[in-house]
Amino acid sequence: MNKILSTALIATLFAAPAFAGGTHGGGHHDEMEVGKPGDAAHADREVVVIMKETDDGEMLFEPANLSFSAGETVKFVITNEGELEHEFVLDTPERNVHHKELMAKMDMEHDDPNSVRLDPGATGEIVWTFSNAGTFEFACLIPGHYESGMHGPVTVLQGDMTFTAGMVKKVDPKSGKVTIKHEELVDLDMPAMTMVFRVADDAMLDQLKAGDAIEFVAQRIKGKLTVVAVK
Ligand SMILES: [Cu+2]
Repeated sequence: MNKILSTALIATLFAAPAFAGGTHGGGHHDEMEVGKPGDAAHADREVVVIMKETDDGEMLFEPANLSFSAGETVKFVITNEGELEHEFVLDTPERNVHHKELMAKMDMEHDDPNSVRLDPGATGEIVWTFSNAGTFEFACLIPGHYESGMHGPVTVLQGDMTFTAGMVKKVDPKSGKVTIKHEELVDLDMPAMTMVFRVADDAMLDQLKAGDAIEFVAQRIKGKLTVVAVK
């Protein structure tokens, strides 16, 4: 499974498609690396996303990171609770960077199935099927917003992942590690015990605190036990 995921990650890094071949320019390439528009009637789950600004000038998404299984269809219900216009775009980090640079040069408004732009107070929806495993990104590409904090990782795992129950014992943001007392980790062939894990993204640590009862997925990434998903 690790091998499959790594291959998918490498594919993500090297297969960044030419921008012109994407969903802009009037083409009908609905299938993107990050997936394709999904059918609301067959959504596997609904995820609520909030966009807002903070008093100290940050702009952010809640939650700060997302994880799904490959093949999952997700209905995103996105609300702009801020005082500025914001957008929610799903794509590869590489394409988001490129797109962001274009938006800095000209005023573009997206009307692609992988994005929604919302006025303050507005709520919108995207139904999306994550076809491929890999690391993707959700972001607001309005000039300055990405830099102010409006982006987060979307981790898409191979479909056979199993969530395991655990209790957070300690969170160490400095070393990027979390200690979890957990039930048997079936995928890793490991009995119930208390162990220290890395996290796939440091932002995951912000959502964990000692005493939390969680369900999580851990994988061996580059030989290190890493938490790749939490719910
Ligand atoms: Cu924004």
